[in-house]
Amino acid sequence: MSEFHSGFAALVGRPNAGKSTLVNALIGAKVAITSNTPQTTRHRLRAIFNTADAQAIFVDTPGLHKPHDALGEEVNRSTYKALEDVDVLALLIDASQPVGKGDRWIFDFVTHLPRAPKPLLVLSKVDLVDADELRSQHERLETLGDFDEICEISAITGQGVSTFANAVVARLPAGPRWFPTDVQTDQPMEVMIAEFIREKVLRSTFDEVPHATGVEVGELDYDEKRDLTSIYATIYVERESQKGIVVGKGGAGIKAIGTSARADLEQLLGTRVYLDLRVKVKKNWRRDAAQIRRFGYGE
Ligand SMILES: Nc1nc2c(ncn2[C@@H]2O[C@H](COP(=O)(O)OP(=O)(O)O)[C@@H](O)[C@H]2O)c(=O)[nH]1
Ligand SMILES: [Mg+2]
Repeated sequence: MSEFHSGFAALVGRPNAGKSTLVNALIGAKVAITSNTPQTTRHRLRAIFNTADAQAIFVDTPGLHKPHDALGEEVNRSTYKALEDVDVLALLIDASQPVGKGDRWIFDFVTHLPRAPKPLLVLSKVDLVDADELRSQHERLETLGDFDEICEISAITGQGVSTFANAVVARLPAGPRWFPTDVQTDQPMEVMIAEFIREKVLRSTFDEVPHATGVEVGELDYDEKRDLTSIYATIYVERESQKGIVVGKGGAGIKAIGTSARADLEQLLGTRVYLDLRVKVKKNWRRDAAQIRRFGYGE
C-alpha cells in the first residue's frame, strides 16, 4: 500500500482574490461564504479535501490588510495564526487585476514568515481574461520573487481546480487522515448558519452596511416528524439607518434575505428550514472585543 499523506494548505491573497470560492470548488459544496465585498471572510475556516491516499486541510483566511478597528485586528490575528506551520502556502492572485502593491505586500509577508514553505502561486479567475492579458500577468508574477510554481484556475468554471488540488497533495508530508471523510469543515453548525445569513446581507446591501453587520444564531430546533429545522437569528447593525436599509421598504429587504438564506440553509442542513430573522441595532459592536467574540469572529 502506498503511504498516506496529509497536512495543511493555507489560501492567502488580497480580499476578493477568490479564496473562498476556490474552497467551495475544491469541496464540491458551499461551505465558505463569498461576495464581491472585500473582507467577506471574517473567520478562519478549515475545509477538508479527501482523496484515496491523502487529506488536505485547506485553511481559508480572511485577506490580509491594514486593520482599522478591533474587528480588523482580530481578523488579522487569526490570519497570522492560520499561517503557522502550514505545509503548503497557496497565494491567490486575481488574473483580471494587474499585480499590484497589495499582492507584493502579501508576497513579501508570506515569504518572510518563519518556517513558511515557498508559495505556490495561484492565478485565479482566468475565465475573465484573454490570452494576452494572461501572458502579461505571468510576466508580472515573475517579478514578485522566489516562488514554487504557478497554477491557473477558475473556481467558477472549474478549470485547473483539480490540477491545483493535485499540486497541493503532492506537497503534503506523510501523515494520517485527521478528519473522517464525511466532515467538510471545522466550523460549528451555528457559525456556518450565521455566516450563510451574513452572506445574504452582504450581497443585498452596500456602502457601510456590509461591514457593520454581524449575525447571531440562537438555539436550533429540529422537528423530526416534519423534517424541519427552526432557526432564530438576529442581524446586528450599528445604526438605525443601516437597519432601515437591511429591512427595506415594507420589509422587502429582510424578506429577500430570508428567502435566499433559507434556500442555502436547506442545502447545508439537508432538512426543511423555518427561518426567523430579526434586525437589531447595537452601537459600535465592532470596536468591542467582547462583542466580536460573542459573534464568533476571530479565535
Ligand atoms: N469570474 C470569476 N469570478 C470569481 C472566481 N472566483 C471568485 N470569483 C468572484 O470574486 C468575488 C470574490 O470571491 P471570494 O471567493 O469571496 O474572494 P475572497 O475574498 O478571496 O474569499 C466573488 O464575487 C466571486 O464570485 C472565478 O474563478 N471567476
Ligand atoms: Mg473569502
